[in-house]
Amino acid sequence: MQLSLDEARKSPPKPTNFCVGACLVVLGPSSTVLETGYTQEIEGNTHAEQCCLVKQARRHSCAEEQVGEHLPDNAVLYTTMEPCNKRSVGNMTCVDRILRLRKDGRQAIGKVYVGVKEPETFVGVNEGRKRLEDAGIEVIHVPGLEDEILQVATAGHSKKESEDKG
Ligand code: HJL
Ligand code: ZN
Repeated sequence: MQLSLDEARKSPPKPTNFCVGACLVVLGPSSTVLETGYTQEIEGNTHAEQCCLVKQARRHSCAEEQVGEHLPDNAVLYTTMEPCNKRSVGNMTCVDRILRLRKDGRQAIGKVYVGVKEPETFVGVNEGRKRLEDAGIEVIHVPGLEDEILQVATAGHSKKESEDKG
């Protein structure tokens, strides 16, 4: 999660989204970071989780939706903020991007570790966690970095908004 937060700090602050960081990790005796991503790392209106998956797809020369087939069995996603379940028109949500990744008939990403739930600033209550859990994906809150994560996430918001920690 610390590495995801370091990624989030690279995101250009904007008033209209959150600066988020994410990592794709293989859990094991010696865990490996497969990919990192942050909000707007890839040109356009891109999210941190999306950037992780698109970068991983580029590495495997496959489409983003095929990334699951290339992931090892114990691949998990760390993200400073709960994956989004509502986006501006024309953008697929990160929940849908995660849900469509399959490997051997199962969800390719089995666990999502989140630093904070999404503040209600833009979309009200985010049902992302519930949708992931309903599909059998474990969503685990990693405590301890909430204040820093929210500070980084809302760096581009007006003072009033950044004080609203949702
Ligand atoms: C997560 C991100 C990111 C958000 N959430 N988990 N990762 N930017 O990289 C969620 C927020 C949306 C706004 C605007 N942010 O980004 O709800 O324009 O950024 O689709 O609702 O939506 P767009
Ligand atoms: Zn998203």
